[in-house]
Amino acid sequence: MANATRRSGNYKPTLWDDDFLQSITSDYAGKTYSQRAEYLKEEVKIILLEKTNDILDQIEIINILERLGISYHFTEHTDKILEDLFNMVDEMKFMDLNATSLSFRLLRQHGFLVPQEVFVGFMDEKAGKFKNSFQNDVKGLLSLYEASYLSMEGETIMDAARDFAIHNLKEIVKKQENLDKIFASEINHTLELPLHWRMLRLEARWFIDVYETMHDMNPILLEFAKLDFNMVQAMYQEELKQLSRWYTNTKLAEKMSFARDRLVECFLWAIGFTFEPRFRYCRIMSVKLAILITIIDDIYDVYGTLDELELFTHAVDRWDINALKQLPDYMKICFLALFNSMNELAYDVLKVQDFNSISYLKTMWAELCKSYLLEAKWCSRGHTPSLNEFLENAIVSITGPLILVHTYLCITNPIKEKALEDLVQLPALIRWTSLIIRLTDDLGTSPDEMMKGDVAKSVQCYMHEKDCSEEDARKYVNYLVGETWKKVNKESLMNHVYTKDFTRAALNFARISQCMYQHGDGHGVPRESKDRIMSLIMKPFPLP
Ligand code: 0FV
Ligand code: MN
Ligand code: MN
Ligand code: MN
Ligand code: MN
Repeated sequence: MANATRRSGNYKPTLWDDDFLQSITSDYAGKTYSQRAEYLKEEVKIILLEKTNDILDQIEIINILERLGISYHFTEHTDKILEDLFNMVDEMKFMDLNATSLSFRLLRQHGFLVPQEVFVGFMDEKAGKFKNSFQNDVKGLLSLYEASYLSMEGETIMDAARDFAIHNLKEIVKKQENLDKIFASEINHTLELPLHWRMLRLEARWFIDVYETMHDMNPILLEFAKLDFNMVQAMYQEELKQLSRWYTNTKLAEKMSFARDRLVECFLWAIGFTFEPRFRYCRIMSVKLAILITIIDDIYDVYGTLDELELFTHAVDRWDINALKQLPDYMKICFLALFNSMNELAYDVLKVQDFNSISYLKTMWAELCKSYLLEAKWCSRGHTPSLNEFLENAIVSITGPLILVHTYLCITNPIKEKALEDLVQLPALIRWTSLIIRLTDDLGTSPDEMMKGDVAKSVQCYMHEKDCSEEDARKYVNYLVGETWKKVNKESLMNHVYTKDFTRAALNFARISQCMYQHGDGHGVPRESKDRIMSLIMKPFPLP
């Protein structure tokens, strides 16, 4: 085996080494600004609850708070307002297009099942289309467009809403002349990816800049948003330093020099799942998990021989430390790192909750390795499965099921045996979010993967099955992403088995994936994510 011909991923080195990460400092760490932040937070509460009497004005403020990334401080109050709004759902048809659309979106985003019929008043009933009198209502169209992404399968009014909004927004941008500059940039931004699909932190970073230029901007909201962003960023930096010490200490990057070395990119994923300060533990553990996944994926896709992969899969399936002796040296360190990390999480859970989670973690890892092995076998035989056959396996190999079970263990107290038993069966919420991650990953990474000789991915399987061009296959995969979001929406609205935190983390997983692969391979190619990492993790907003 020593002279097996091995492929190399030829991955670029990381842009962020330990020396650099340890040298980061922030003025916003510690307690220097906490008094100012507390003061501003109280002021924002007063604006929301005391200075605003009309519920529609309150809804506008909630929208701004969400878009600025600070609504998590006020959920107790905003939940109550949204509940009041839901109680007046019958009046929603009589509001203007912006108010109805905004209410619809916010309510659905928060789990209230508003019917699509609130939009019938804006339509020509006979033609089944939105009335042309709204075609120049830029604000209304933007809101309608964002609302339409909260739809479920079969909601034809919402499909009509989306077509109508997209068509008219494009027309408006084309005409340009007297279009407000802020509207123009908002329209271009959202036509690229709608709000509902965007990674929350990055979107907040973008919107704070936009908000600053708005004529009705409130300086209190703006200052609180910037300060809070900077303070949260300083926490991320501390977490990253801690993780970098751990990572350096494992020597994984050094020993696995054939694999991707992507600590900070993994941290970006972790901020994507759960960005709020209270999820610190989940972020730390998710980064460790993502690093292991990235390396092990490269072992299966690039470096390992089929015989070695069989051994590794078997070792994980046995979850037995004695299996170590049969593994080649490079796999030993990886297996032990995996074994230790999972045991660390299980130990933490056991310590706090007296709950033994090892068997669930083991099952998810064993399933993942089996799905990796199947892909490696397909690849070595040159087999191209049908799209469905590929996807059935690929929603596991994209690691969504493993990561979500892991997330459940990290953020849930008390953990419920029944919920875990359900999660390992891949219920709809997990299947559909994993499918989005798989499809977006394939869109972003398969061009390079094909050059490296990897297994056929969704795009190639569809081309093979339908005998069509790559362009058509990519179009179809993009279409599937949109349809799958409708299924995810339905689960998040109709399925009340999971906690809100968990459902949100699952949706956020799909969002960060859309972001990572928006312009290519943001996980594997360091320059793709550089600007995002700089603006989210490294650079604070300047404050007076
Ligand atoms: C994707 O790589 C990859 F490594 C992922 C998605 C793991 C990173 C971490 C999280 C998802 C948190 P690649 O495109 O090589 O994956 P496939 O499955 O296509 O080989
Ligand atoms: Mn891979
Ligand atoms: Mn793979
Ligand atoms: Mn890929
Ligand atoms: Mn392969």
